[in-house]
Amino acid sequence: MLQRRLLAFLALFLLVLVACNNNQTAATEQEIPTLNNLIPKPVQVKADTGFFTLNDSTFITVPVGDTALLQIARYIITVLKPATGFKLKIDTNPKPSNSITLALVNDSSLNNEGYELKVSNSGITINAFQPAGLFYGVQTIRQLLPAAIGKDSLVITNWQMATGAIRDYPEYAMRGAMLDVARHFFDVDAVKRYIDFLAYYKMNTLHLHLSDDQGWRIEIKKWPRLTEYGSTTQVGGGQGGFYTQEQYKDIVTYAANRFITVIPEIDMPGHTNAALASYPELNCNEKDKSPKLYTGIEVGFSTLCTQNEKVYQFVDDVLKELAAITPGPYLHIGGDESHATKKEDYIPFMNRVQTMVKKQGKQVIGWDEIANATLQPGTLAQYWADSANSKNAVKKGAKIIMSPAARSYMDMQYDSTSKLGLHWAGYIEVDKAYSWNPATLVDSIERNNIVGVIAPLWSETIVTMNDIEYMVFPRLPGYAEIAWSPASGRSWEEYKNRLGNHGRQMKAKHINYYPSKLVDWKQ
Ligand code: TNX
Repeated sequence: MLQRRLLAFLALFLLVLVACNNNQTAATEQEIPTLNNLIPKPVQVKADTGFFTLNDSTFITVPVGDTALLQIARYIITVLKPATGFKLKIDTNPKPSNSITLALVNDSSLNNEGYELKVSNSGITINAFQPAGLFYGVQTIRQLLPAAIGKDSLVITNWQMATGAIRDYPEYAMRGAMLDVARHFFDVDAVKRYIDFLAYYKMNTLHLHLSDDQGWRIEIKKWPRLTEYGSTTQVGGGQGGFYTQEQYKDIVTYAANRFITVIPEIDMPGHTNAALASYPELNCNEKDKSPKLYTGIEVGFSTLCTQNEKVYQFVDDVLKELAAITPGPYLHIGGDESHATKKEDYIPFMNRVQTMVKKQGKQVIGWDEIANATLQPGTLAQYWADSANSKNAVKKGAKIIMSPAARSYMDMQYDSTSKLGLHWAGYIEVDKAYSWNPATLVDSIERNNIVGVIAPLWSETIVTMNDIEYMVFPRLPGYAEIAWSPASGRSWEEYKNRLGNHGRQMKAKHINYYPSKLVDWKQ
């Protein structure tokens, strides 16, 4: 009996030894980021000379009974745990020292997303007018800790932060990225990783391109063949895939917990081959014939039959189901590159579909071609290629989302040696991606016409998460800064140093970024 126990004890001891060896890096000295190295660059920074050290006894304090703040406190614990191993505790009593204090303050000049962060030798406070601001203050803390905080396994080090004060709020209300899950399908975990990237750079919008010629990616219960058949392939002929409504809701909730709104896009009347292949009655063809599923990368050849009442029933059903699982205010109806739709058919179609979106209590977003239609009050036009369309949209009272292909398409190649991506809108090196101002890019589209910036990643050539990372990084941090930080304080010459230092953060998170030669990367 005793022998057995001794053996069990020995086995356990050995196991612990092995585990320690595997997981723990030896104690290392880590570079402590300064307050002047943040991306996006804060509005106001006062750096100080001291240090705060985070440790296992640091408390997070929140006011009694505030569930939103409690959730942010829990989020802090989740993001700091893997690298530090700390099991930080939450308390509702203020602490004299060694705490991260979250509080809402009655300072509306911070706007709904701004925050004030103070780091002193004895602790951290984040104040905000709304919870979103506290969340962004937390992102700032993550960047102020040594880069190793981004690792997913234990690192033994001094978790020090430089002291100082930051007052910060965004320039634009909408800041985000698009992911095309139609040309190639990406599973829920990939989308969540993408969401985490956005959150880290204080972005608040995920635009999901859910349908295109090559695949239909969202379950619609009334029209089951859209996914049973229409989702079963992708560019190049792979197996494709789709999100069940439960999975989509899971994505939406994951995003919402990170203060990110999901904008679902169903592209129509063009870019609809997958739907047309699934349901013959959506086609104009006399005998209601469906085309085959499509796995190429041409655009502009498909159209819903705009003369056919069945099509409107279909669109209404789709928008209704989508609205029911989308808490955000927008439904995106595409409208781009409908070259196979006659203009006299396109306009009444887009007009009617807009009223269907309104009926669901949602605001319409369309690509810039939507300016050809009558625009409902509150409609947003997404500028991607045609400045005449976008100006027209402004004249019709719409606000603009800036997604200029030549600057913000993350599927554009960096240069002629890039293996992934396209280059129809030109090459977009990291400096070109960064060096533009949404408010001056297109004459007569001014600051007050613009709601924000969304950088799209189309996925004709993008197959894996590694591919996504290579195209998105390091351009995404720049788009986040363009949307968050005042243009007056931005320059490539200054930014490229911060981006170089940021190499450490990307490396710690195992991000497969493009190591542009224009930047001096710190490892
Ligand atoms: C244009 S941008 C498209 C997409 C393609 C993309 C490739 C837009 C509204 N339409 O269908 O995927 O170019 O860069």
